[in-house]
Amino acid sequence: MRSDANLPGPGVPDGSIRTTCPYCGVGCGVLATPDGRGGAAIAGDPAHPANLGRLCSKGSALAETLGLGSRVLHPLRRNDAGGYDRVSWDVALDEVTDGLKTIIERDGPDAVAFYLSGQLLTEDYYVANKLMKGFIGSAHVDTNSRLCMSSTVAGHKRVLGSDTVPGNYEDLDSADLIVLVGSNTAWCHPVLFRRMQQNRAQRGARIVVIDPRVTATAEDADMMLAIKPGSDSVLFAGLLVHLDANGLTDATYLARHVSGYDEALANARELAPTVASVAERTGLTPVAITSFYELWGATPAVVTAWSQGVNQSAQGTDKVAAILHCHLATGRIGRPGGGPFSLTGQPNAMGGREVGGLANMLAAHMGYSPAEIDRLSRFWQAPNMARHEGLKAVAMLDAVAQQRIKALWVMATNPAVSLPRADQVKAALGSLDLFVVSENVLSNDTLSAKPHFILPAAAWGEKNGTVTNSERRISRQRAFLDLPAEVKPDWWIVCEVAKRLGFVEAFTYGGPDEIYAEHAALSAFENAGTRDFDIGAHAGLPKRAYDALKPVQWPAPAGQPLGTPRLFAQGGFFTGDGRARMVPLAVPALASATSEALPLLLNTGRVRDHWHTMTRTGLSPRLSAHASEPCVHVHPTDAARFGLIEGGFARIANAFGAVVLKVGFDAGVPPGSLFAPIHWSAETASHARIGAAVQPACDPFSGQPEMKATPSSIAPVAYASQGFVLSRDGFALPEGSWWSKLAVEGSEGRLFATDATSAELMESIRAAFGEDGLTEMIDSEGGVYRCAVIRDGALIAALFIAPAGRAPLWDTVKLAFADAGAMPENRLALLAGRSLDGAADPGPTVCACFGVGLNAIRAAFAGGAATPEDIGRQLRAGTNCGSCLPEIRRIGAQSRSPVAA
Ligand SMILES: Nc1nc2c(c(=O)[nH]1)N[C@H]1C(S)=C(S)[C@@H](COP(=O)(O)OP(=O)(O)OC[C@H]3O[C@@H](n4cnc5c(=O)[nH]c(N)nc54)[C@H](O)[C@@H]3O)O[C@H]1N2
Ligand SMILES: Nc1nc2c(c(=O)[nH]1)N[C@H]1C(S)=C(S)[C@@H](COP(=O)(O)OP(=O)(O)OC[C@H]3O[C@@H](n4cnc5c(=O)[nH]c(N)nc54)[C@H](O)[C@@H]3O)O[C@H]1N2
Ligand code: SF4
Ligand SMILES: [Mo]
Repeated sequence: MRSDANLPGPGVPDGSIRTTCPYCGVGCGVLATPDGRGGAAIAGDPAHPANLGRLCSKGSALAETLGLGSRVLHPLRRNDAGGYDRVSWDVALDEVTDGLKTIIERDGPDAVAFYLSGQLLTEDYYVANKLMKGFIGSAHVDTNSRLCMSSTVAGHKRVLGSDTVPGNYEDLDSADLIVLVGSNTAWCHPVLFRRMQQNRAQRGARIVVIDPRVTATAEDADMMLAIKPGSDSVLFAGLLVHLDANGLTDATYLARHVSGYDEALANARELAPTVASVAERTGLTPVAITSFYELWGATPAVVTAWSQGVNQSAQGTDKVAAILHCHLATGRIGRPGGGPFSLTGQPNAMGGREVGGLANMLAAHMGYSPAEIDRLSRFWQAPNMARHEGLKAVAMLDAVAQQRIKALWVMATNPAVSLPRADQVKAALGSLDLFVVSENVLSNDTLSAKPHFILPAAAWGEKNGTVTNSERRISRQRAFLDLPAEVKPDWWIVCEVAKRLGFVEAFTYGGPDEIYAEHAALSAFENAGTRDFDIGAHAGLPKRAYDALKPVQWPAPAGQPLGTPRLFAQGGFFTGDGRARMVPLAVPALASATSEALPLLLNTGRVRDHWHTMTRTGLSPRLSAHASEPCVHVHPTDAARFGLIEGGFARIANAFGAVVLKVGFDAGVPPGSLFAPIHWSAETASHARIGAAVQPACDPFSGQPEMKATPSSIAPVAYASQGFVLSRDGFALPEGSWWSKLAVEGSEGRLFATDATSAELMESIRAAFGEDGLTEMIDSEGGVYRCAVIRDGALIAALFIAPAGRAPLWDTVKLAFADAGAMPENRLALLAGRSLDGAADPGPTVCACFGVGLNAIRAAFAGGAATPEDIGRQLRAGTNCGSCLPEIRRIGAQSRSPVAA
């Protein structure tokens, strides 16, 4: 099955395959060396321009996610009892096709929809979009990129005329100033953050972070602007006013390449007439604002990069426009070291945009003008072109709930977790006449809405195709493992249904190479420089060349196979007249305001070592050790105000739903707001699916929901006791308990809190494991119960419980599971929570790569280490991917402060 030629080169181990990391939009090159047993050794590809050999903690742990234990391996059909039967591919494909046909004939093409993902490969995405928009004739194709990049797409198109990222990663190496707006780069684009930090260390570049909350990124920055949520467009409108007032604009660039400047400036003067007014709107001090403006104004080589703090806003498109305006006004665009830079989230968010995966786009960056529809229909020979924009994600799910959409096919996304108002979404999915999911895993929250068909799709390592990263660089993802069992690539599944719908000729491809060659030909079709996305150099690319394709930045028109590093320094916008268009911005406002009943703004985002809904990173003990529980971060003054205890629990609620999370105090979270992670689902925790409590209000241009500011309430939740359970075979806690699950070496772990008594827990332990090999330690008066089940010298299960507020630590017990050889002669030592070989308790993991815990790092600082470099030399912590360096620096600072000493 493995069809790709390996590409030997410097630093490439024998037998290794060059591929690309399946996580974030940095798009790091990976060298995978299969071990012949279904696994592989993973290393960074030194020849890939995105990472030059580096990987972050998530990339480095990819080998831990390759197992087949959680995978769906056969087509499954729901039966009348609500269970699933294995069926052949022929049966599954025939019945999916018949279901679609019946609904299309009865209710018309607009009753069917696809919901896709930036984690599909370009080739998968291309055929799905072609089938729906060209052959079925519905425009209802949308993607999780709606929740991710759509405000940037809309902002780019409004102002630049096309969805083009002008610069590239080298600019991050050569910029003198890097402004990160709404981006926790240190955790979410770690390899780029390392490049920025290297620039800072070697060239003295300065880094400014604009984020309401003090993130790991902010801790390593030169300036932190803790902006009021939602007010970024005012800050940048004020910058435009400052640039103009101080003669810092580039009059020549404006005159030649930009229209609308006067109107945009007048509008900026209304929104942000004075620094004082900006201060009032943004909550920043006039001094901080002025020094930021002066720094930006005085530094020609400035990159302003942004991510979800900008995109996921009710005025995300305006925020993007406000940033673009400042770069256009100074001509700082497409120049080495300078430009506006959208950091894309998913590995192929860009590829999805290229093929028209968004409901308001057609393929190859075309829109729905009659000429474009006509062009596409001629190129595809498409019988049923969609003629108007389709429904965007949130509206699409509304239409499902209202049964206007009756058939939905979800591929490579987990909407029952990640869409706002997730409870309603899950209920809506359950009401479909035909619900199909193409998945890698056998179980997730979307699958628990019971699709009629679950189609087993190829996963990373098995998939073959291309992805495009944040800097427009197209890279190959290459398979290095055989397809297991009956698993098939997503493109194949779509094409088989398309053929059964009668579109045999248009969907017969020999492989992803032929799809890519067609996609490239389309990008060049009647283009002649009118559309940004042109990879005509790859039109009709033969398979050998496709397999050998080196990373290249589009546009790469015919005759220019080396691609284009930057655009727009000399204008040349794709607007017809070649000019960018500045636009007036609306007065910023959050989608909803707080109130007495909902006094706090719920902000949501990512942790360092998990990816989205954890279907992959959740399998890795290393990655699960860093943020091991779903916590709500709350400022200590709000904690006092609402009676919350650190390490206790809190219920966060609003009209949409509620969650219960562990409470963590965090002085970096501004008073009046909460921060909660997006990663936990009903699979991994009892009450922590945060999407349930996220509002569905959207930006008017992009349709992207405001996922970072939902008015909410918080109240303490008390449980009688807290504990953990580790067991090789899983263990169900009594009904009503709070729990969160995580991968632990050699076991599955659950941290829990419960009102069940220790006697009840003892009962369940006995029921689950029997009394054979059970050792117990009971202090009924103190409410403490600890037990371990040891059989044939192996630890099978351990459960520790103590009264609330005295949660037992589990690090040493985890070690006992990890080391199957070192078995517990000393059961009492284990039950006492003492480590078996006398080594110190490592504490929570800080460095995931080398498994170095907090206690070891503290001890090293106490023992004389002064810098993160010293820690690296002594403990290796921080010397591989560097994702933990901000944390190590903070631990060092704490251990030096007199309070900690
Ligand atoms: N570790 C990890 N990395 C990832 C991912 C992952 O799941 N885990 N996912 C990938 C994906 S798909 C994406 S989209 C990216 C997301 O990458 P980021 O956007 O960097 O991550 P988030 O944590 O979602 O949000 C970024 C920040 O926006 C801030 N913010 C909230 N409201 C505002 C506001 O009004 N203004 C400003 N200026 N800031 C605000 C939040 O406080 C938060 O710190 O990460 C990618 N990388
Ligand atoms: N509250 C809140 N919600 C958010 C966000 C936020 O910041 N706050 N961020 C939003 C953003 S930016 C994003 S990108 C989304 C992400 O949200 P989702 O896309 O829902 O999250 P994932 O866990 O990545 O889901 C991917 C699913 O596809 C499967 N899968 C992976 N690869 C493949 C493949 O090749 N083929 C197939 N068929 N299946 C595959 C995985 O097993 C998994 O179940 O969440 C959004 N939701
Ligand atoms: S930064 Fe990390 S997650 Fe992102 S592509 Fe690189 S290795 Fe993968
Ligand atoms: Mo994303």
